[in-house]
Order: sequence, then structure tokens, then C-alpha cells
Amino acid sequence: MKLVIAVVQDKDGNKLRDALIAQNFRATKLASTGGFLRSGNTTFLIGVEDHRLNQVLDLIKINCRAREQLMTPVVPLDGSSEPASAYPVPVQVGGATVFVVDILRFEQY
Ligand code: 2BA
Repeated sequence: MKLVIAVVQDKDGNKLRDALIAQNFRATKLASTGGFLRSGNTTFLIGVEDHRLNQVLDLIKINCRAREQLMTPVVPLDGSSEPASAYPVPVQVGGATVFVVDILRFEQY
């Protein structure tokens, strides 16, 4: 059994949740915050049997897409120390950041 930890954009969260439920996967959806952009994103915990792992990864790929987000750097990226020269820069986010972890033991009480 594997644990899939998938960080996705909030905009894709409900679509992915619905797709997982429709294919009878069990998942927990957590509200999370990206360390870099410091804005909200969504983290899924999905426990899955090994033989269904690729199916979950396909659902994540299909339902989560990359987007550009603007961020204003705290420190200007051009190396100057002038705060006035800090301007918004586009950052590509997603589709999804996915970790697949072996589960040593799974219990439900
Ligand atoms: P954030 O940390 O808010 O990062 C948002 C996007 O900013 C990233 O998109 C990436 O394009 C850019 N970025 C992040 N750190 C950067 C840096 N040091 N320099 C330049 N650009 C940087 P994604 O890579 O698609 O990541 C989306 C979200 O997935 C991240 O939000 C974070 O919440 C999570 N994530 C990504 N990699 C992770 C990792 N290795 N461990 C844990 N969470 C991760």
C-alpha cells in the first residue's frame, strides 16, 4: 500500500476530490499554505493499494493544471536594495507536487 501526498492548487481541489470519489478512492483534503508564495493550496492524503497507484496518479495529472501566478518579491530580484524596484514577477505553479510513500502498516479502528 502507498500513501500519495499531492499538493495542488485550490482551484483544482474540488475537481480532483470529485474525480477520486467517482473512482472509489479514499482521500483526505487538507487546507495548506505554500512556503514560497505564502498563499493557500490544497494537500491530498490518498491511501491506495499498489495496483491502483497509477490510476490515482493519472487522475491527479488529468485534473490539475499549471498556472502562472504573480508574486511581488520581498527583496527585489534584480539585486538592488531599492524596495521601490520590487515588481510582480510571474511564477509557474503546479499542476501538482506529488510524493509517493510506502505504508508500513495501515489500521482502522
Ligand atoms: P509554494 O512553496 O508557494 O511554491 C509555489 C511555486 O513557486 C512553485 O510551484 C515554484 O514554481 C515556485 N518556487 C517555489 N520555491 C521556489 C524558490 N525557492 N525559488 C524560485 N521559485 C520557487 P510548484 O513547484 O508547482 O509548487 C507548488 C507548491 O507545492 C508549493 O507552493 C509547495 O506548497 C508545494 N511543494 C513544492 N515542492 C515541494 C517540496 N519539495 N516539499 C514540500 N512541498 C512542496
